[in-house]
Amino acid sequence: MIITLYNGAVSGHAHRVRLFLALLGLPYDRITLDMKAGQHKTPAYLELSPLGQVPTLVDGPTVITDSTAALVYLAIKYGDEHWLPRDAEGAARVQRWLSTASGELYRGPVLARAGKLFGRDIDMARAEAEAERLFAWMQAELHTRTWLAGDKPTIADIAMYSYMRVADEGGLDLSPYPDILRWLADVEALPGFEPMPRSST
Ligand SMILES: N[C@@H](CCC(=O)N[C@@H](CS)C(=O)NCC(=O)O)C(=O)O
Repeated sequence: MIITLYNGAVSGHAHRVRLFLALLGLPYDRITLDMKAGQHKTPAYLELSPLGQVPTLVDGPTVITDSTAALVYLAIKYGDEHWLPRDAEGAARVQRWLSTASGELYRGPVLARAGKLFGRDIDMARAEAEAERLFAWMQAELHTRTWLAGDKPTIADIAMYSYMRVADEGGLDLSPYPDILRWLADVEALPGFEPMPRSST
């Protein structure tokens, strides 16, 4: 069964899923929607994704319309257990970061980038403060261990990577956080790694 991924060219949410598909070595069809032209709001696409968002993952009869949900699905269906531990504490550690990817990461670096790159009406001071709080916490966590949720890479690292890599596109500086920079390089060294596109590429 061939997997299809609907994605957007500079969407970090979509990149998360492409990155994981690449790390798993799974073949798939990639459909890139022209979001500036509103292709994510057409009636046909809204039937797949009621909120009109990317990414959407389609695997046979299964349709998944959220990036972190897609990571969970792919990890359980196709991945080794280290990507999503099944023990209670290990699974909770991963979920902590999936929530962060949809929460603090979104309210900080994602919105700061949307304000700078796409001219969205964002409260930049608030996004910057949220990002700094997140970066300080990540730095402290990554100072004590290699990966976000333990001693092996998990989908927590995949969910957090894409927008952290392009934090500078939101005017945010990661240079005061050496362990975050080390961790970004560790993700990039994983076999099969696929880079997050920059806005100019
Ligand atoms: N919770 C969703 C959020 C996805 C999301 O916000 N995607 C953006 C592109 S980066 C989008 O499609 N925005 C259009 C919209 O919300 O109308 C996920 O994690 O996949």
